[in-house]
Amino acid sequence: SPVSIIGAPTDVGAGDRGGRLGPEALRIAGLGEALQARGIEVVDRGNLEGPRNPWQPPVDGYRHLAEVTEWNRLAMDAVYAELASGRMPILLGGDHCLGVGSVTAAARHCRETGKTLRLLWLDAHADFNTSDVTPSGNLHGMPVACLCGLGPRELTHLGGDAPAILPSMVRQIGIRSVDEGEKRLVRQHGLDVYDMRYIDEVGMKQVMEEALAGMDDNTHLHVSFDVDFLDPGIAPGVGTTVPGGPNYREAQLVMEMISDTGRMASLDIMELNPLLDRDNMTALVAIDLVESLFGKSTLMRG
Ligand code: DIR
Ligand code: MN
Ligand code: MN
Ligand code: MN
Repeated sequence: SPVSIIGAPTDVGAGDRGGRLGPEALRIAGLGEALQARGIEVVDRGNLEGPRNPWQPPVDGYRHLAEVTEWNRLAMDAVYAELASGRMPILLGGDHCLGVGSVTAAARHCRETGKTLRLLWLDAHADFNTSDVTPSGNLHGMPVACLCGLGPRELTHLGGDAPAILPSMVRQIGIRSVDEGEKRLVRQHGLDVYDMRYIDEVGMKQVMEEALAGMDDNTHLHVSFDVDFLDPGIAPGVGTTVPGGPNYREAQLVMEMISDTGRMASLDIMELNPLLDRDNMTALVAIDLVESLFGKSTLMRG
């Protein structure tokens, strides 16, 4: 289906500033052109305009909750509008707090169209913190918890009812940094986590076969791609690098196997921080991967 690019230039949910420049860096790296070259109809909706980053310490366990809520409301409305008109939204962060709005929109679209949601969370982190256990207060470490109904009411109920999704819809890939209190929550809520140890043991092919199993023609696959999923050696341009992530080939295989399902219906590209990058290399790697996500392969045409 036709694609709509939406920029969400904010870092209100992150622990460092610069993520607000992510959408421009991805555009400069050639995201729109790469999709067009694949024969995909692309419209760039430009950037959402939300509150500035006040750069304040956390209050009651959350930093910038009001600003994060407003940005997520904007993101939710924009993503929902594209889905409702039959288009595939690509939301460019910005930090990963925006996953709340994006996935809430996908969940609403699924409810209204009778689709089944599957959420693939590509990340070094589980993003399952709450105000009680967060080491930072940064809301980019909490979106999956918020979506599952744990967190501030403003975010858990962003779409009206809570929870927006069930833990059983989630598959997390590439995880290698989970905070102490967060570990208990992840286990308690039964998230399906494919961590780096498991990827090392069975290989990325089997991991993706398991993570994508059980989908059918009625599945809406939402891919939320936190760029820190990737090994910092190939993707240094993120605020919270964690060593030991998927390498270039493993990441390509992830994207190719997602593409093969033909079920991806919405996508986030999150956490790119051009101020921490070198020569936009992380953005360029992200575009390479997006090309695979949209079907580019070595031998097959099209
Ligand atoms: C950490 C970092 N777990 C936190 N989270 C990040 O502050 O909650 N998520 N960077 O992507
Ligand atoms: Mn649809
Ligand atoms: Mn994340
Ligand atoms: Mn992350």
